[in-house]
Amino acid sequence: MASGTLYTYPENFRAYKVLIAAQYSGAHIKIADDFVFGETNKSEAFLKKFPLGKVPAFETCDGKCITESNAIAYYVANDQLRGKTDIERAEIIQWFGFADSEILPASCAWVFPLLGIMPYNKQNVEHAKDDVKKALTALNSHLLTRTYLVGERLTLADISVAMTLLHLYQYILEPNLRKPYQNVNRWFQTVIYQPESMAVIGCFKLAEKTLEYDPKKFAETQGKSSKKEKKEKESKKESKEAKEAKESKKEAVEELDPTDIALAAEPKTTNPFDALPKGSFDLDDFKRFYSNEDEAKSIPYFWQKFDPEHYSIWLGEYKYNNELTKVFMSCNLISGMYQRLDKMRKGAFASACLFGTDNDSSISGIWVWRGQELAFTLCPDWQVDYESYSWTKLDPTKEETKELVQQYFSWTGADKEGRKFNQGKIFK
Ligand SMILES: N[C@@H](CCC(=O)N[C@@H](CS)C(=O)NCC(=O)O)C(=O)O
Repeated sequence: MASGTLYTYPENFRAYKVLIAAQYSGAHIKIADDFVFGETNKSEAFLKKFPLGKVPAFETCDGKCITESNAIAYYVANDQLRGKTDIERAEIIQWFGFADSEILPASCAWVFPLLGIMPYNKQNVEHAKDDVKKALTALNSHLLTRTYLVGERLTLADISVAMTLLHLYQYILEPNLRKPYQNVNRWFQTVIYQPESMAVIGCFKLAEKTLEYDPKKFAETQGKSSKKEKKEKESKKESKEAKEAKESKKEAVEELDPTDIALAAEPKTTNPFDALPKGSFDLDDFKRFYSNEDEAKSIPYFWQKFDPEHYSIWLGEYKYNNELTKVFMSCNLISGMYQRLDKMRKGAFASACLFGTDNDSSISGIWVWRGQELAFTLCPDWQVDYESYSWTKLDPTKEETKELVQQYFSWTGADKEGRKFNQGKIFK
C-alpha cells in the first residue's frame, strides 16, 4: 500500500483528489505540517525534489518524488479507482484531460475575478461562462444514463472531475444556474457526499447565490503580494513599450504569478482572535516550548504561563465514535479538521488523541484558545467540523482539568471506555 508525505496548502482542491483517493485505498498519507505555501515550495531543498515548486507534491516513503495531482492520486489509489480494464483506464485518463483542459481554465477565468484574484474582464468572463456551459452540457449528457463517469463504480475520473468543479459549485452555480445540469448535480453530490470525500472536504455546501464581482477585492488582493515581490515590481524600470503592453487586457490577467494567485485565494478576512484582548499568555512562546521540551517541563510551563482571564480550555469529544473504522482514517479526520482550521492556529493550541484500535476507537482532544467563548462561532470558515464534537469548557482551577491537560498533552492514558491511547496530533 502506498505511503508518503503530501506537500500542500490547506483546502487545495488538487490535494483533495489525492486525499480522497487515499481514503478509498487506505494509503497512508502524512501531510507535511510545516509546509508554508510560497516559502517551503520555493526553498532549495523543495526545488531539488520538485523543480517546478508546485503543489500538491508527494514524496513516497522510499524517497520517490511525484508531482501532478492526477498522477499522485493514481499512485495512492486502489485498483477499483484506477479502472479495471484498459478501456476504463483510458477513459479515466480522458476525464483527467477533460477536467484540466475543458473545465479548469474556464472555471478559473470565471471564479478568480469574483474572488478578487484576477482583474475582471467582461469579455474573458463571458467567454469562460460559455466554456463552462459547454463542458457541463457534455457532462450532463454523459451522465444521463450513468451513475459514474467510467464503468459502474466510482473511479479517479469522478474524483478528479468533481474536485475540479468544486469552486464552480461553491461560488458560482446557484440553484438557477445549475438547474439545467440535473444529472451533473446528482452525480456531483453523490461524489462529494461519500464518507471518503467528506472525511477530506467536510460537509460541502452548494452555492446559494453566485458570488458578486467586487472591484475592491482585486485591489486588496494585489496588496497581498509579498513585500519582496512588490520591491521587485517597483524597482523594475519598464520601458514605455512594456508599459503599454502591460495595459493590454491579456497581460493584466497575468499580473499575479501563480503563488500570488494561490495565496490570494486564501480568505482575506481579518483573524477573529485579533478582536479579543491578548492577555499575558504568549501562545507562540508556549508552542515553541512544547515542541522543544518534553512534557515533564512543558506542562508545568503551560500552567505557569496560562492566563485564565483571556484564554479558556475545552474538551472536544467526537460524537460519532461508533462510525470510526480504520485508525489511519480517523487520524485523517483529525488532520483534515486541523487543515480546515488553519487560520485558527494563531490563537489556539490543541492536542487531539485517538484511543483504541481499528473498528473500536474514539477521538477527543484538549483545546486552548484566546477568549472565553466557543471559538468556532467566531468565524464561519471554522464551522465545518466543530458540530461533530461536543464541547465542554473546563475550569482551569479544577484538579480534573489538570489531569486532562496532563493526559492529552503527554499522550497517555485511556478514553472513558478504557480504550488505550493510540495516536495524537497537535494543532499549533
Ligand atoms: N497540474 C498541476 C498544477 C499544480 C499547480 O499549479 N499548483 C499551484 C497551486 S494550486 C502551485 O503550486 N503554484 C505555485 C507556483 O506555480 O509557484 C497539478 O494538478 O498538480
